[in-house]
Amino acid sequence: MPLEPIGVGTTDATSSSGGTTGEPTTCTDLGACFGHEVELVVGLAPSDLRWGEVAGDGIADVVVRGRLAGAPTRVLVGTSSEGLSVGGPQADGGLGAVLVDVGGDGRDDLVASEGTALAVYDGASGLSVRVALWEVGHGFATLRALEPAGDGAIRLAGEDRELGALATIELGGAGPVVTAVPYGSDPNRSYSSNGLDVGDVDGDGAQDVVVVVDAYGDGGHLADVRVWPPGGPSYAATWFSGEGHQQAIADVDGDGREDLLVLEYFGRVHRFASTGPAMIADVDGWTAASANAMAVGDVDGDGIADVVLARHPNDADPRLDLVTGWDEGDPVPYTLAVDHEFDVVGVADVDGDGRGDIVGGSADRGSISVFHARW
Ligand SMILES: [Ca+2]
Ligand SMILES: [Ca+2]
Ligand SMILES: [Ca+2]
Ligand SMILES: [Ca+2]
Repeated sequence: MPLEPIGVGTTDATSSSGGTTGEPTTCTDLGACFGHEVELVVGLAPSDLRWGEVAGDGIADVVVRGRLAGAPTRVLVGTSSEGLSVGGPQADGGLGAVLVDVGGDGRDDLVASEGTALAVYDGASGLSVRVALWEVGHGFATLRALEPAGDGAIRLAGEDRELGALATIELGGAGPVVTAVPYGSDPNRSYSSNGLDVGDVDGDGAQDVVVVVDAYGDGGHLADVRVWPPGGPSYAATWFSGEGHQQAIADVDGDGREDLLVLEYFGRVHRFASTGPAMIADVDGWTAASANAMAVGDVDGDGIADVVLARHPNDADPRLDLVTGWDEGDPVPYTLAVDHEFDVVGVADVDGDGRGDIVGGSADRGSISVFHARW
């Protein structure tokens, strides 16, 4: 299916925030709907974008993890709307960080992996006060919050890349309890991963953890998409045997079960979905030549998650693609030309108007750009 080049050269940092009259119910014209770009220099090379509520205003705040040239990595939090201001701690941004309300005051706190310790920064202090530092013996490359179980405990899932293990972390009054499950036990292989997501892939109402597990050694590189239902043994499907990908979870076809999207760099978006009890398979996908970053979220406003891809077919032609309509059959792409390429992208309502905004991070420019939904 050919791309539809829409809105070439429409990035406009000076347009007003006023919406159009007669608002549509959906917006796929990216040039018209997302032409309002605000770029914020963050002083590091963004490698990951996450969201939470720190400022207490009900509007999503952005966590940017990334690296500084010649200096330690760090985490930055940009709070609120167009005037994104950079604050927060200088934690180890090369490791995992997650925003979750540890203190129960309605404001998210930052839990960050620092070396082999877990640190907690208090949201009510604007993340300026570190209230805990627990040695846990693991460095987590990714951290995700798990749904509360109703017992008041905060549970996280983490990826220990050095060990090649999935960890669950329970934060209680006596400190964290970490349970690590190695990805494999073949002594002739080493196991790794480069992402972890949580979602209900089988639609049973219970959150599952999904990791793409890489295994190196005899016979070359093997990889599988592996699902851990709560408390149960994992199950898996073989994935593309090449290396390098990004992953994300959302229900893009609207069937009530979360899908795992795996972006094979410069090749294809693979959609893995549950195909039966304890079964997952690569069910379909979309060819995404030159795509190097992916995010999911409802961008066009129809209530169903869409896929956003950052692509650069050539250096002079960077773009964002919105891939939508998976629920109606073949996905349909829409394109927005942008003035620079992005290494990471995300979707979150960072201005609180109820519409998902697109956020991109550029390592070269040391900046993040917010494409505010305006429709
Ligand atoms: Ca489930
Ligand atoms: Ca689905
Ligand atoms: Ca949508
Ligand atoms: Ca918004």
